[in-house]
Amino acid sequence: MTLPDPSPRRILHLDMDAFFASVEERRNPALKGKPVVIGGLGDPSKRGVVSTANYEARKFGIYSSLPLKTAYKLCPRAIFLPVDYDAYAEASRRFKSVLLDISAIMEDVGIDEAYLDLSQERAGNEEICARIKAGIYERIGLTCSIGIAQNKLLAKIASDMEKPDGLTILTAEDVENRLWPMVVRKLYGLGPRTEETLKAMNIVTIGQLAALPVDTLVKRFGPSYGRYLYEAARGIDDRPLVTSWEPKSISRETTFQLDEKNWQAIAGTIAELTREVVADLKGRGYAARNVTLKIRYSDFRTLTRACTSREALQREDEIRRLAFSCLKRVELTGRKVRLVGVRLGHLEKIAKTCTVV
Ligand code: TTP
Ligand code: MG
Repeated sequence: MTLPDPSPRRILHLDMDAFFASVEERRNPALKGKPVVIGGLGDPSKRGVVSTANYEARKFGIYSSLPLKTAYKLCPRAIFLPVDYDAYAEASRRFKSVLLDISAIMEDVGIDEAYLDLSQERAGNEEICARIKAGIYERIGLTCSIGIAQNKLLAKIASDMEKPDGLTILTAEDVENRLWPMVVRKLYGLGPRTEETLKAMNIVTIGQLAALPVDTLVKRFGPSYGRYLYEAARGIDDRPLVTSWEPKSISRETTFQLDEKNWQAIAGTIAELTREVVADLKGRGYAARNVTLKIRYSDFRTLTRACTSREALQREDEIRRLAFSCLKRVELTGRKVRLVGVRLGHLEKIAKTCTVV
């Protein structure tokens, strides 16, 4: 099978292995070989979910987003640690600086992953990967998994194929042999609802999806997503790397240890979240015109209230005032609150920030 790509690109995707847990193991080698779970306050008797678990803990069925209490039941002898975001952000900056030494065309996807465009590089795949892995190991002592292919879709799938410390190169010929046997969920942008719909059509693997005519997919999923699925199943993806990233919103939320009905405590938490979110806003050099408050009641019913200002705001007191006027529009009597969140949207860049790498 050949792909209709006139100028094949060479895209690398890198994903750190068990990232938060590996940073913790690196600074405390006594953790090595033991099951380690990172999440919330690091106390499994308290509320919170697993951010990540090391490979040792995953053997017990522990994975990201599992409640900490369930993780404890699965492995009581695991070591539970709180999330130390600052330490992981520092490690993240450092591994990305290794990538930027190789090529300036990098897309920063999240705290532990990035794409790199190697199309203009002369060195071979193995040589570049060896340089990246050695550089990251030297600077932060961690391992990562790398995928290389002709586009972002395949490179990301590839980096996940041989974790940990993997290197997988997918060529156009591999689409049939290696992509098609995989379940449809492996495709970027295909979530649980599409998976269910496809299952009802007896489509489980990417190969089965690729066998469907484009008209069938367009009729079922609409012209844009239908066509996307048709192409993705064939390993086609011409999305460019996004090298500068503008945030759409900045948010923080927190779950109370015990469901809360005291207005003072709820308002105090909203004020605290506002303080954090405004610090983040200022740090990134933005101002916001929209403030959204999120409230989840103890029965998990969730509502949002939003306020929009004519002018972009950056001052904490002004943003807090908007958050509180959202709170006034929330019914609290006789109800208990499980979670509150504050989100700043309609962002406008007002100052230049520089990233230290
Ligand atoms: P992942 O790359 O999904 O996971 P990982 O790096 O821990 O493990 P893997 O070797 O399979 O790549 O996510 C990167 C980090 O993001 C992870 O260490 C913790 C954080 N994270 C959360 O906080 N919550 C989540 O639900 C997920 C999936 C990740
Ligand atoms: Mg990872």
